[in-house]
Amino acid sequence: MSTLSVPPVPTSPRDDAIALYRAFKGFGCDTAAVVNILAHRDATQRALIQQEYRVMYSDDILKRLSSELHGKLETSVLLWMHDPVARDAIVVKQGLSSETKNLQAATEVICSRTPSQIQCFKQLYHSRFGVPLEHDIEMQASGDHKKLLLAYVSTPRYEGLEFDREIAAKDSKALFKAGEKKLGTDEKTFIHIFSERSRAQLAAIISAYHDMYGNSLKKVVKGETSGLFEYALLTILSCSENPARCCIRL
Ligand SMILES: [Ca+2]
Repeated sequence: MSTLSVPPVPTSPRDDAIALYRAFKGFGCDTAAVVNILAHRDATQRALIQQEYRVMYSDDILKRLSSELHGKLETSVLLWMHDPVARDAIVVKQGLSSETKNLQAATEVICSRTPSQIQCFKQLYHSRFGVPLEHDIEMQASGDHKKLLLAYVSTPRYEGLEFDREIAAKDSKALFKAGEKKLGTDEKTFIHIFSERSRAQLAAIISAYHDMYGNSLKKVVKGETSGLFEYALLTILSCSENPARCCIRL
């Protein structure tokens, strides 16, 4: 991106819309011009350009961008143009589509969002792509990873800071029995606790587990599970320990 030049004078959304229209015109597309404009505008400016473009040319600039640009460039430009909720929906949809399948990316978004953020992008997902999120998870994911994602996107969780020490101790005991103490692993217990408990409650479980069994829950998850299921559980754990980091979106 070091080759991008900063525009010498502040521009208006109207000028930008006109410049973009010109870049699209004719055979092919002046990709450098498009990137130069959109990379140097913030979310609000881009939203205004989108609006201006619709008014001036009766056309949706997002549709135009996706027909003019291709591959990774198309994806990045479209991601720039969207608000965080739409970006979540797009990233998850791409991750759960056969052609662009990236279950890790989809898992990362799903498991690092709060229940209300999940509600928002779930609604948008359904209305934009015409299919419920759960359907795509059902089709693309498998095994315990699938069960966890399905539970995680449909279970309401408390978003406040209060937690219950007694329940945390009980859950730690259940996780110990299901993991370290057991030959093999009872994944169901992990799915149940990780999808039902709030972030604050999970943070309390992490500390209760350490106090009771002298081991970190993260190590237990790493030892007992693997693959995408492990990745999902670890993402949920790290967002409970460090919720501020998980609030930051793309
Ligand atoms: Ca075990």
